[in-house]
Amino acid sequence: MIRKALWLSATSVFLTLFTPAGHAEDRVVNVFNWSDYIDPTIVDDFTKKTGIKVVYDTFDSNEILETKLLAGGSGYDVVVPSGNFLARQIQAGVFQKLDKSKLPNLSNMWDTVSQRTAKYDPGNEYSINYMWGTVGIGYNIKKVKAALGTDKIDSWDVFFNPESLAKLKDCGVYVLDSPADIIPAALKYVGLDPNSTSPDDIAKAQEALMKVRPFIRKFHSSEYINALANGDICLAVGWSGDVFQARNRANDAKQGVEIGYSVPKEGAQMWFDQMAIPADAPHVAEAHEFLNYMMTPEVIAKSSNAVLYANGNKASQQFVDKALLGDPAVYPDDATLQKLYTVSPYDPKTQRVITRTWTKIVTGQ
Ligand code: N2P
Repeated sequence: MIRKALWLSATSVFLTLFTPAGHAEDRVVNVFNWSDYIDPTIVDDFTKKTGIKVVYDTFDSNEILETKLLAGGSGYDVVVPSGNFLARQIQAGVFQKLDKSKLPNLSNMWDTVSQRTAKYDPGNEYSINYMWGTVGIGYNIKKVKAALGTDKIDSWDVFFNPESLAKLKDCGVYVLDSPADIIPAALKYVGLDPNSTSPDDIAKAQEALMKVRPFIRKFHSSEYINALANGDICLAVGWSGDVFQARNRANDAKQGVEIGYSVPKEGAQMWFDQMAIPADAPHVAEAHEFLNYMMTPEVIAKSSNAVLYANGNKASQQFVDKALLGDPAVYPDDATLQKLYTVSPYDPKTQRVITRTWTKIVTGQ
């Protein structure tokens, strides 16, 4: 024992003496966020300003994030689950309460959004809104026109009506690999409550999805951006800003691909992605500095301008591009808001039904 202690202290002396100056002091924050969800210069600017190094990893599924969080010891300091997942993760003890004294920029946040996110995180004690958006239909305007004779999609019928989707099969259809986004859309389409936990209702959603399953090329939650932009597919059920990013990439590529986005008239899901600090985060002080930085109006506006999602920061709006702020598909007006619904977290029993159902849909069996 004593020998070991001596050895250890000798090692620390060695490390103290021979580590390059300042290295042992390096401050780090490990961030785990969605893919295609930040202007990368923001991360560099944060490091320049604070000296805190950012290790930035990405995911494209709440389930992937949740698995890591529930296992514990993820090493992440800041993570960004959607509200419905955050709510049950808070219950599971996965997060620590924010130290609001370290977050003066909270005063920039937008009541309209905070009130909605409080549904998932009462009092917003554990989380801060990063971005929010909708689940809708992204499409290649010319290819849809050629296949269906219309260049304006305004209804889920284009996707859920098998006769319609069959016509789009060859030009390519992608769907989010995200049961909590797609099953509520199917429930809504068949006239049921998108929040229903009834196994019979979920079976009806499954039935609706199985009817169009033969015409879906792929379930994936991030590849559709480039697939739409390149003209490899003609329709994707996806997230608003991702489709707008596809539109911009297509415009930049100048190959004649034009992309549209529809918030269907039957209704679409509105979701909120929330920044939070895991209970076992190794760098809690740095995490708070990062969160506070992200609430700087110019910073979060820069992110919205790059990823084309609305954010929950009121003070940022003067720095958000006018076209984005004025686009009702991004910052919904009252008429659009009327069409949007939110979803609640699944309880464990319903989650099992959802997971089983989703496997059947994706595998087509
Ligand atoms: C980022 C998509 C995040 C939206 N590419 C899903 N919550």
